[in-house]
Amino acid sequence: MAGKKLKFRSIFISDVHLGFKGCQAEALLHFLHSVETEYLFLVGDIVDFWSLQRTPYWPQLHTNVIRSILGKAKHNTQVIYIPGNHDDVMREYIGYTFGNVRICRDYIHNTVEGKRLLVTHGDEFDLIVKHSRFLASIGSIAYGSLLRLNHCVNALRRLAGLSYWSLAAYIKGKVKNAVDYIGSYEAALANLAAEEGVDGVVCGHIHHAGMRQIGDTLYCNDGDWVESCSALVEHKDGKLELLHWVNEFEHSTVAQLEELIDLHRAA
Ligand SMILES: [Mn+2]
Repeated sequence: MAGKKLKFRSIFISDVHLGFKGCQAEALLHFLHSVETEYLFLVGDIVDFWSLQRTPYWPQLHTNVIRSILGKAKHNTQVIYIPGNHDDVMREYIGYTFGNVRICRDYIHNTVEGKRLLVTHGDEFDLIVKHSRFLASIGSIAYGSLLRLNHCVNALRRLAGLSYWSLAAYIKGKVKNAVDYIGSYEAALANLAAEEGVDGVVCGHIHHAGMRQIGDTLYCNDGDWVESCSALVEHKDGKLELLHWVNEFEHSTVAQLEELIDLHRAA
């Protein structure tokens, strides 16, 4: 997108899962082309090496996402890459900088308002992943089937003129265990931030975007680009906001987007 762009101080995205069929690379590219930012945080699971090991899959759009990120890194964006569990091979390179992309275990970001935010993927707090990689990979195969079903449901919804709807997100919201799980994950991350003496935490991993105060800690989860197409942004004045790119944003012009963001901020 040439010309006018949405300008932010920081953007946090995670759980992109490049190399996995469920990755919504087109929406992400549209987002990346629509924004300018001083800091871009890649908060883990950017490339899905687990899925690539099972099924080689790499369309051109996935290369384009990487090109777009490297293009920003080459110009005026500081790109910080915090590997997650699906791209844990990149954890071997913590401390290195490749093509202006810094690889860090985690990171403390200071917002313009002076808030200190701990940025981390968050998989250490997922007990299933921590204790059994085997169980977790069975889980991700089942998750793959659910996402394929989700694509069929949404193809039908498009034919019927309905907007995008996430089946996986719906099921997660309905299943009590999942709700309990999300709640305890959020509490664990907020606890970590409190222990570290920072004001908040930014994480991903559970594919469930959210921003809320837990005790004295601000919990932010930037969501994912498999189901919800969401990003956490820090505006130039330091205000934090969760953006959901699918539905209202995807096919809008930048002027319309600015209006929508103003509306969100007013609400
Ligand atoms: Mn993860």
